[in-house]
Amino acid sequence: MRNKVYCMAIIAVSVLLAATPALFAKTVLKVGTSTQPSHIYNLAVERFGEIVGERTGGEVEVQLFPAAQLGSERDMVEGLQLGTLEMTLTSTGPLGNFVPQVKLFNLPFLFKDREAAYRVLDGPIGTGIADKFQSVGIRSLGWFENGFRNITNSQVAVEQPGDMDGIKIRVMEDDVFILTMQSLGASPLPMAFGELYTALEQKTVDAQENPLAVIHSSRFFEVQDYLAMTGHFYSPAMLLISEIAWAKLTPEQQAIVQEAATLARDYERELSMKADQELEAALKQEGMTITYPEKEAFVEAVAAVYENPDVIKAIGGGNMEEGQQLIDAARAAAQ
Ligand code: EAX
Repeated sequence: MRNKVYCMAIIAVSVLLAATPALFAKTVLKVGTSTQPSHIYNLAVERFGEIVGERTGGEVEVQLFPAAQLGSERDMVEGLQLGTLEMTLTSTGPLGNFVPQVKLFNLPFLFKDREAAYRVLDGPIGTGIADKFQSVGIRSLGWFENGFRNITNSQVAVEQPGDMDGIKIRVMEDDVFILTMQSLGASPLPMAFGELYTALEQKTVDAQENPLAVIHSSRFFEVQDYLAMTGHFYSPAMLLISEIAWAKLTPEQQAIVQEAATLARDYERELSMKADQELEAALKQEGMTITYPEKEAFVEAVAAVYENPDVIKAIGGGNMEEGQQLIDAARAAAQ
């Protein structure tokens, strides 16, 4: 009798164990970023991971790989298409290669403040562009924030566009950024972010431009003496997931991942705003000389970018008229 009970207990345990892998099979979502661990992207991905872990009861695990460990932003987006990487939080730097309409948000001085940016990004224009990623094997989980970009350099305290004459400046790899810097008189050099610190250190370039949160977390103040608060680009970021990874999630998990992304987005936007409020003082403390150029002269200098037929056409996905409509609609909605 006792033996029989033991026997049954053993069978019951074996059946349970056999079922366990299916029950507790973990789905891992690797998320790659280009920035240093303390940067707001990574704090937001950590928050995203906590929420996903909690709400799926540990079934879905988010793993963060910062500092371009998994490659450049462009490499990571390609990885999403191939299914070799599940997720990335990236600037729009490389995204125009996948969905050309994204270039709209690379235009200089498009948004006067964050509210205008959120209105357009979270509204029909931004959502429409984000949805286009599905046709290239990628799904957007929302517009995050990199922030308003400012120029640092090792040569001169920039007060007006003329001060940029001949300055070699690293830009993200998109024509709109190149044209913008050319119109300011600078000599732009497109380069992946991961190579930037060394390029500044070795003086391959004199200058770069990024939001304060990036300048601080990447310690560019060690190799750049001057910071000009130009705010010339509002740089959005996107949290992207491979359609291959998305399809492996259950509908419940998909809903949780989307909710967590939205919460992490709001958290990250707050961190970004705080960074702008606090980091000027921190960068001054690190020895940077900060200037506050009159924006008008910069806005005028870059106006030609908005008239450039190649830019307009690219924003329209190869269609000039659609590009112009998109630009006009974004500018109207940003008012
Ligand atoms: O996405 O490439 C850049 O300058 C970006 O601002 C940075 O990698 C964060």
